Amino acid sequence: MRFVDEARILVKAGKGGRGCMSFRREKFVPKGGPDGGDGGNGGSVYLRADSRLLSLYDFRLKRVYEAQNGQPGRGGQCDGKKGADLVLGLPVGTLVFAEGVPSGEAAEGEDCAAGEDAGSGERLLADLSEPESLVLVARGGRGGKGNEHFKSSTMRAPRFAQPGEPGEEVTLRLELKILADAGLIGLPNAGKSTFISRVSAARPKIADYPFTTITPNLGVMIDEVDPEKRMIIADIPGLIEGAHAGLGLGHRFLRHVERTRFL
Ligand SMILES: Nc1nc2c(ncn2[C@@H]2O[C@H](COP(=O)(O)OP(=O)(O)OP(=O)(O)O)[C@@H](O)[C@H]2O)c(=O)[nH]1
Ligand SMILES: [Mg+2]
Repeated sequence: MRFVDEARILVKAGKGGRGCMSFRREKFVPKGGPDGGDGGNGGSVYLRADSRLLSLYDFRLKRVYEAQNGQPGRGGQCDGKKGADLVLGLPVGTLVFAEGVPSGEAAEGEDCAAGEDAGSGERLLADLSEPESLVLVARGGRGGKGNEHFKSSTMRAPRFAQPGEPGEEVTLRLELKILADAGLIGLPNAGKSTFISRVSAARPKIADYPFTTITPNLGVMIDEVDPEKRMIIADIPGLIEGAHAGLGLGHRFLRHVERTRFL
């Protein structure tokens, strides 16, 4: 059994800027013609696998992520600025599911492994198993064309411009599976949680009564010299004699440390 870290976020790509409706107005230039610029495209949202990140914790604090909108076009043939893309870093090993049907075809980027989960209406958008892999999850809306774009021999003064298109929005469910390297087992109150709190940044509840810990805790020990080197330690609830028969909290938590290299 692996530990699962999970979060649900909403990502919104930027709206395209609206195209401009404008005419050249200058002394001695009668009927100067249309000169409205195009709106800029909205920014897109990308996910990037970052090997320095270890948990999805931050995504529980902030849930909505938006890329910038494109700027509207202006007169004098000025096109609007493109909205900045948003790149979200996720821990390597994160599975990304899209909930519901994503608007448009955002899901068809190169790194996307298409998968179907008929039961829940979820779709696997990406498996960020390779460090630095980049996946497009919400495409920015196209900017609208300015009226200059619509001039022709038969329509010399187009009095309209296109609005910008909305950006794609998609709800993502992020799932990270962590396999601990070492497991801590011992009697209640033996100091297991105290140990993990000293060697890692984990801050489990510690108290001088048995069964303080009621769900497993994970701590990550990081090598100060080489942060890429790390060890994940699992702290599980204490075991007492007869746990196999249901005494104390039972022994079902042992499955969390079943596949660790050390106990
Ligand atoms: N004297 C002494 N006390 C310790 C030591 N380590 C932990 N304690 C104390 O022992 C008590 C229990 O510590 P925990 O870390 O909560 O023990 P635990 O094994 O996680 O306990 P459960 O979660 O209930 O199974 C706390 O009051 C700690 O302050 C130690 O090395 N020496
Ligand atoms: Mg404990």
